[in-house]
Amino acid sequence: MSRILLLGGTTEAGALAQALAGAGIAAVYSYAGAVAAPRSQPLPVRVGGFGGIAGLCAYCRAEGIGAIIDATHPFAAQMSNHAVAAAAALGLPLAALERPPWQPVAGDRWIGVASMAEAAQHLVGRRVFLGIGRNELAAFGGGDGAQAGSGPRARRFLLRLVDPPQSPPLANADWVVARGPFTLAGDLALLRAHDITCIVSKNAGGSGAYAKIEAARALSLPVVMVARPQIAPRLSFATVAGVMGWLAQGAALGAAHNAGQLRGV
Ligand code: 3Y8
Ligand code: NAP
Repeated sequence: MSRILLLGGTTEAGALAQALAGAGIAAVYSYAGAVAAPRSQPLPVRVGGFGGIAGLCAYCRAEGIGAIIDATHPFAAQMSNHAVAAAAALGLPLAALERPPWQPVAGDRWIGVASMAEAAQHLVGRRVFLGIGRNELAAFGGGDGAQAGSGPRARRFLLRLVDPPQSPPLANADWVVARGPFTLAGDLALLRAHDITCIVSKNAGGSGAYAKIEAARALSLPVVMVARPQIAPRLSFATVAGVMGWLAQGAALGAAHNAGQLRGV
């Protein structure tokens, strides 16, 4: 009996796991192993990388995977691109559960940039909240953009990390250890307590990381918004219902989808 491989790590992946378990569909939920204690799921869970595209193909063959659903974060581009390549190599149906990007609304002061490196060149003021986790801090570690260095004129950063760091992850930085989803009240208090003048955010979409965007709007703070990386073309749905409907049509039809003969919604 074939199983679904659900590439997870997001709020939406958790909702899809609930739907799959509720429908009695055999599936395995996959985490990268990026944090010490990932949230439990109502499906069997595997943790850790596969070992590149070849490792992912070998895993799918060994585990009798009949379809892949990519519900990873929109910035998990390498995993998503590996899933596209493995599905093509194995002729497996693949669909993504992808939340729409956030769009600015009245009162938002967004500065749109294409990368973290570009974000570092558009910081505003001396106290910057980097709401981007710990893995992309290099861009802020030095050079003019970050205005690193010591002294009263040096820019100061506030980080938010899922796990306590082993060593300071960035010069001139304070940090809080917290796991989302976050709240407007909590993020308003955080930004006020640290006299934040500017926020850097990935355009993650979804609800779990949006509180800081709403808080910035309420405080009329600029948000340096980093656009999503490019991902290879694949069938994509914006809702759990869309993915469940695709599965109900059967994996064979899913393969037709992947061949571009049918479009998801
Ligand atoms: C390991 C698994 C759920 C999923 C919850 C969502 C919401 C809360 C908001 C800020 C932004 C950030 C970060 C964030 C959010 C959700 C979601 C989301 C952003 C967990 C989780 C894993 C990760 C990995 C982690 C990254 C980091 C990014 C923190 C679980 C909690 C900044 C993304 O220390 C590390 O190595 C952390 C790495 C990738 C980005 C980075 O580069 O640091 N997420 N986050 C997944 C795995 O092992 O496969 O424990 O639930 C999941 C969630 N984090 O079911 O409730 O759906 O997006 N995660 C960003 O958006 O910029 C925080 O602070 O305002
Ligand atoms: P990434 O850069 O796209 O992937 C790097 C490598 O990590 C992949 O090649 C793969 O290793 C492994 N990997 C990633 N996601 C995996 C998964 N779900 N299951 C098994 N292996 C996985 O990924 P990332 O941006 O570091 O994200 C890691 C995890 O955190 C993902 O589950 C993602 O959904 C979650 N997350 C990321 C962000 C973010 O901001 N990037 C935000 C929230 C949650 P191999 O090559 O060895 O197979």
